[in-house]
Amino acid sequence: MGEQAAQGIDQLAINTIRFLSVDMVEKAQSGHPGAPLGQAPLAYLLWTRHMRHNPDNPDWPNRDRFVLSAGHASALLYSLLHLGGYGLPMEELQRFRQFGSKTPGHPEHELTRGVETTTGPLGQGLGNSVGMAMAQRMAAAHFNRDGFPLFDYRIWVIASDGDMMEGVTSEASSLAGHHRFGQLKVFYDDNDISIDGPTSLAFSEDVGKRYEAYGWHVLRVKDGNDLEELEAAITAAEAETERPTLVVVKTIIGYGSPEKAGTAEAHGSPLGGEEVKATKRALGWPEEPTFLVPQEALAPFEQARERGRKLEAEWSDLLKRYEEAHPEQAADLERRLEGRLPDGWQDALPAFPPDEKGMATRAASGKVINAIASRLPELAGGSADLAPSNNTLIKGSPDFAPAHPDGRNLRFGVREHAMGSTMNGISLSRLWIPYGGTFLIFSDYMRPPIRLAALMKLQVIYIFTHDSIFLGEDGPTHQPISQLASLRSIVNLTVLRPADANETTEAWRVAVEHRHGPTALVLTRQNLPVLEETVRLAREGFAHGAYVLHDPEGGDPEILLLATGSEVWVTLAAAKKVADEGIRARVVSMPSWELFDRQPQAYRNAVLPPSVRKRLAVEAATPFGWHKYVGTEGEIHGIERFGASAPYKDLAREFGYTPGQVAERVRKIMGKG
Ligand SMILES: Cc1ncc(C[n+]2csc(CCOP(=O)(O)OP(=O)(O)O)c2C)c(N)n1
Repeated sequence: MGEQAAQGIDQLAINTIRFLSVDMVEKAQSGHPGAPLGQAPLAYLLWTRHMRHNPDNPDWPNRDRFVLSAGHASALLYSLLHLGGYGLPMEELQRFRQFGSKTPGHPEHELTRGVETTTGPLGQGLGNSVGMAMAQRMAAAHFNRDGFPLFDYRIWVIASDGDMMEGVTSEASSLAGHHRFGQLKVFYDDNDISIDGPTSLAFSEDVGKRYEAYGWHVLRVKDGNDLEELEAAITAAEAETERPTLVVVKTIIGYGSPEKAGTAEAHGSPLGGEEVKATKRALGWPEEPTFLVPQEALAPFEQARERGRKLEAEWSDLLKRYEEAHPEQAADLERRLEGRLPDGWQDALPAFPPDEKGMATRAASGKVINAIASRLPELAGGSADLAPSNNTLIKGSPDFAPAHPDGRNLRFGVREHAMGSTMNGISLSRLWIPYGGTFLIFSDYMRPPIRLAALMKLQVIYIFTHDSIFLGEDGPTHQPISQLASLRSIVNLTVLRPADANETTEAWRVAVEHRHGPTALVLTRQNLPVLEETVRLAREGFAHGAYVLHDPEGGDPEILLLATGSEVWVTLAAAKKVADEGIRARVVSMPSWELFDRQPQAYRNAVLPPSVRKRLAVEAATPFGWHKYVGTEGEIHGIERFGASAPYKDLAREFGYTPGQVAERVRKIMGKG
């Protein structure tokens, strides 16, 4: 093929991407045409010439990842998936943004083949991509051997102005620069336009310089329609393996639209019938039919697909030879890819004898991590600069660092948001189970990625310590009141608040076994007694989310006391106090609403008999949500104010969480106060 003809095909293919996207938005009368029009040349070159991917198998473990961080440009991605051979049929493009389609408003991982991560909340995709780079390096360190580069995939990202403005991007990019993630290649669609108008309304820094300061390799493309210039930048990005690369690409939003190019009007609404026609005319495209895919435009995609098949076949050969040369590692890899945990990993879970002095559940969690770490090589995690407080360190393992890519201790720095977002990227590899710790109060700082982990059903484990006012002297700025309720309100997130060390062991068992969704462990700073009851009952009871920890003697219970975490021993002591006065109270330890809600009705009724209407829930947090379990006649011993700075034993007294005060409340409910 002559160069001119090839160029002709490139333009044809690029315009095919453009107008499929435009027609999708127009048909749906909803969506974002501007970014696809501007980004199409870049995306085309990446997808057809550079990315090592095989559309026949989007699960190929060493495929290059593509992340459209600017998720609102989803029409672009759907066009690429359609043309690229990912099995996204034309009918789906024509059902863009409709109920039940594979082409929702923003790309959703697992719903649509080839979508690597769910994007749309700006900044998250870029954060995920840093986690993908982290997972790649960890996988390379763990599995690659001389002559066996099993994991050397790259991560290609398109990010927009909005991505660059969001704080999570700064956190994650700073982390990526620090770690020198050379496999990460980000293209910044620098079109100077966002929703409100020109970005200059609110954004004037030199993004390239910012990234240079982060330690990135920064390139600039003056004209995002100039294929040669783009090609040179992509090639240079490919050649750089020591640092992450940012390519600042100047593009024109809504390129080709006579009236709307370069304006915010092109961003998020259909161009309009007449303007679509004018745009097609301007770029030499037929007005009709819509959703036009000229046969010749498919050729570059078909060639890329052929190359991808070959690349994967070569990789499979490599894997076969690896299986012979390194059978143990190969078996470990195969197990992880199949989503299986190591046999017998649970045998390492520790049991704790009853102990009145006890230990903080955060300390118990640290012991569990260290007990299971050697049996569970895929476990890797850290904390947002609170490792000694969150007890997240795996003893004996180095810190993950450029010189120690095998380190399982991840130092996220004081970057909760990026920690959440990168953990999602790590989890997407399916090779690692990431965990990350911070104080429960700062779960607010990472709520967006928690929600996305839940939406994507990713296994991520959060270690939230200092879980109540009983963290003490740090005071109300650090004392969570509403965070438990707010985490419980996130669909698909399993929240576990263990009552003591043995329940903490069980919490970890649940968290590790829960492969399709995130789990939050909510743990204390202060010591809690190790209860004799949990020694006997937690193993069986905990996984049900709620279980009877104590039943009264001398007849059926007349009141149900529901408690979680640090309030369980207090409630138990209160129940024992009032027993002497003839009040028959059942104590239910309720570490997880979500697990309990999944139990059959018969189990739920057995634990919370509907006939017992006198109920009291005891939790040092907002009462919000507890009515579901205590009913309209029940009461909640909660906190409806911010906390206070004081030693925790004083706070227990001031806020009414001593056994005597809880007993008093029980007496009142029973009319014996
Ligand atoms: C966290 C978050 N905040 C707000 C939005 C809504 N939103 C979607 S796109 C966008 C900005 C658009 O500007 P840009 O990123 O430059 O995209 P372009 O206009 O180039 O398509 C905003 C604010 C979002 N998707 N995510």
